[in-house]
Amino acid sequence: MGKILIKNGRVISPTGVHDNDVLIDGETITAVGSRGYFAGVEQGCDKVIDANGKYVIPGGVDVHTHMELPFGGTFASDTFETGSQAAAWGGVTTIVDMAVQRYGENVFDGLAEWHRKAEGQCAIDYAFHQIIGGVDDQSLKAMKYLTEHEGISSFKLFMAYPGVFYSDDGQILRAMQTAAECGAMIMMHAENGIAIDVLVQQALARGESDPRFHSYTRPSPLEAEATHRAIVLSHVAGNVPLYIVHMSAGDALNEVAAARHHGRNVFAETCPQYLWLTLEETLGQPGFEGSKWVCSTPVRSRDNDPHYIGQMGHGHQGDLWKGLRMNELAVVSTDHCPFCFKDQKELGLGDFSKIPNGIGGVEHRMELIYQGVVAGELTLERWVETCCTTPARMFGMYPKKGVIAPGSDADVVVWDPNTKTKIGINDKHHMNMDHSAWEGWVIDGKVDTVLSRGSVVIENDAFHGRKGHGQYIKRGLSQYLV
Ligand code: DUC
Ligand code: ZN
Ligand code: ZN
Repeated sequence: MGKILIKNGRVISPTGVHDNDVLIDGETITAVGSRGYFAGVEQGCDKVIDANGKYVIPGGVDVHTHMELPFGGTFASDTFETGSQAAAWGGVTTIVDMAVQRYGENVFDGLAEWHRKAEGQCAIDYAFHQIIGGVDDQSLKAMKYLTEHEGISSFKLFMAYPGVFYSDDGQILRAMQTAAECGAMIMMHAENGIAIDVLVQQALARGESDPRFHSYTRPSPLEAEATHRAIVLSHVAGNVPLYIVHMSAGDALNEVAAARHHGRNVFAETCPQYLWLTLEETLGQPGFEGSKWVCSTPVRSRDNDPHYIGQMGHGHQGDLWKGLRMNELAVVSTDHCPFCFKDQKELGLGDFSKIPNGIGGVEHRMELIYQGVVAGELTLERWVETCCTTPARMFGMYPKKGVIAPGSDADVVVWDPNTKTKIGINDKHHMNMDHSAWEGWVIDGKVDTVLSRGSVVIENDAFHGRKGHGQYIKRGLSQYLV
């Protein structure tokens, strides 16, 4: 900490790329000036970072993680300590994790447990959404309290996982009405879980037990139908802000695009796995290998999805990249939910429906979406907008987070576009899991230096952060509404 000058870099914001220098004092950015503007104060600085030839971007904001999520008889394998460190290695300086209320539990107990897990553990700042797994009078009251007093202004509901997290349409409507009253956002896991469960039982009865059947039994029309239904319910509830999480399918995206065309407060995120991975290359691998990529919504087929022919012939992935360009998808998150292959994914040997759902990715989102810039899918500005700025605005953390501007937290990443990153368990890999969904990928660019509130967390390929540096952020209401 102290006074830091970042000079000679190219600062990227959603509105442009500028040759600017950045001055930091303590935990805060104090000034941004054209190149050389701070030469007079350089001597008095405690640290000078020469970012010549590099990009200077706001710290990444990953608004969808699941540290230690209880799922399928086990727990996501990253703690807040290991997961927040891995995030920092990936240029992320803020995570928003999903606190859990399961059916039958009290919301406040669930939230208290999440604070216990996270407090004093994080290397970077963190906030919470609240999963509401049981909509009733008590949890509805809690939603209001959390929004008004606890800095939790977004609530995730599930149209899937009957008997675990599932809410029926009536419960969803009631939760949406409550959110509309207090200005909160509803985040929706949009898959028709009732129909999916029938398809799963039918597949298992036919002896179809391999991991790839996880995707076949969750066809994209069931994501699109649930997305449509959530949009209709949010309309009936008074245009309550609705944010569809982990969107994987072009037909679901069409529903969001249509609602947005009508000026509705409907938003969506996608994740790197849906933009880059296909069923054929992942879940479809022989034997049980494919379990590494079991997540919900599922990784989808490249070109032979029997239910879907992509617009322009590009399949789901082409649609999702286009959606990111068009702001039909406003955010890229990870849905980071890691499980080890050994003993965790293996719980589903012989029955794909028992494989814990989730992919670990908090470390690689900034890298993988930058790869979209290199591939010509997105601009540099849009990379920063979808991974840093809009997530902060969407969930009430702007301009503290998500932007390089005077007064903002000094969460800054220096990004080296001139080198490559090799991802893999014996290469770049800091998440607490025994495999990588991106094993062997060599991609352009590299996280060079990471500052969290003015403290160096990553530099010279080493972790310099500290457990407990990360602070809990009380969020405000969404700043992204139409
Ligand atoms: N999807 C996952 O893949 N894991 C955790 C929960 C979810 O919705
Ligand atoms: Zn989900
Ligand atoms: Zn999730």
